[in-house]
Amino acid sequence: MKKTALITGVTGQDGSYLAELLLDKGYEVHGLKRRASLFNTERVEHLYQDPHEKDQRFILHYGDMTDATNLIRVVQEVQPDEIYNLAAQSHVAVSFETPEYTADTTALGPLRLLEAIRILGLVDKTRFYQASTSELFGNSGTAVQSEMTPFSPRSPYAAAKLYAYWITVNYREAYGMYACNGILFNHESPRRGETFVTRKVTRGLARIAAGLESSIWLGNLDSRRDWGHAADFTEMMWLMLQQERPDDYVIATGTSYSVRELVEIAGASLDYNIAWKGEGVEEVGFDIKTGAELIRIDPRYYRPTEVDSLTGEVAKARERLGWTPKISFMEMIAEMVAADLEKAGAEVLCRENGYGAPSMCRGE
Ligand code: NDP
Ligand code: GDR
Repeated sequence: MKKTALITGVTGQDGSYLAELLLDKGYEVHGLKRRASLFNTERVEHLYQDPHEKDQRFILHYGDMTDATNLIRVVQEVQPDEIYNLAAQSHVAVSFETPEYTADTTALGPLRLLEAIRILGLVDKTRFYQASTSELFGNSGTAVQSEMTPFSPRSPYAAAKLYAYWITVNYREAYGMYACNGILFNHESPRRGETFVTRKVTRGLARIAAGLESSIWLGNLDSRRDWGHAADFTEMMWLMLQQERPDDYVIATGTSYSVRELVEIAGASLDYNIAWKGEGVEEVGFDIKTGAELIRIDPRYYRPTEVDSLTGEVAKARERLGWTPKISFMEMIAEMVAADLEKAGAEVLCRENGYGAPSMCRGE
């Protein structure tokens, strides 16, 4: 029998990869999209089906994680076998600017979905995946973090995700719901939002190489992250909901890099040989060959409280889910740089031919 899934956050990076995966597996996929004044479905445009076609398998519903009545109605209409709750105000730095909205969407949003399952009597039918995060660990004081590492959130985002984590565990224990937390470490792709650091670096360097910009402004170069590929990680979300019993799993690659190393690696794939001079806010990343100053520091990008270093310990997922990431960090960064170089090239072509307006030519 065909399974039905509901993905909140389907228009985001992970939502788009997960929708592709589930459609490939024969699912009927429903997604929640927000009303926006401009099109916001670019990442799933290739999956769009004309609503007049018969046998729709990819269906979008208007909704918002802050609107409980809407969520109940959508869950009632869809009657999903699986809900993947990926929607969130997902930017850590932005959560310091919008803490209450972040709590509403990122903490109370999952509660509203869990309640929808309960109110509608779907506890025995609907399996629930919560997009938890390595940000829960904060500065844990341990070299690696596993399911056993205590949580210590360091941002409004992480504090909201902490509530979401525990309310998911609570609904599993209190009502016997099949509900899982995927504690995912950072994962990236060419579809990553432009203001997360990997994409900011690959896009910025590609635009410098294309002659569109001269430098990038960054914050803390010393923080370390365990960066995997979104396509690999979304497969784990699905696997978590296919087990005999619900559980919580860390998903990571097990290797971390600093932001500084990320810049050097992305630079190398564009033939830049980036070295560093100066200290603190005066530090500059320059190309050894040309002397061009490509990276500068803007303290606006420092966070009031930083998570210094995250590296995942994935023994449990490896053993129980057969976890093996397929795409390495180097391959992923090369893929992201190539995609951003292509977009920058398209923009150059547009500008050269008199179509200079960024909205027409950004190629995004
Ligand atoms: P994105 O920021 O790319 O996508 C977030 C999605 O949530 C978008 O579809 C966005 O809609 C939607 N959204 C935001 N606010 C609301 C709201 N109020 N109501 C409905 N939808 C909303 O995130 P990712 O794809 O990278 O991440 C997916 C999930 O996984 C998030 O919950 C994130 O916190 C979590 N996570 C991500 C990790 C990562 O490294 N990528 C690691 C660990 C956890 P719109 O397109 O309209 O903005
Ligand atoms: P993160 O990702 O906060 O780990 O959250 P992000 O890419 O924003 O930051 C990673 C690290 O890079 C440092 N940094 C900068 N970050 C940004 N965005 N912009 C900069 O200019 C910059 N310079 C340095 C940051 O300080 C940080 O240490 C992501 C999100 O996807 C979350 O939703 C998810 O839960 C976690 O990953 C796991």
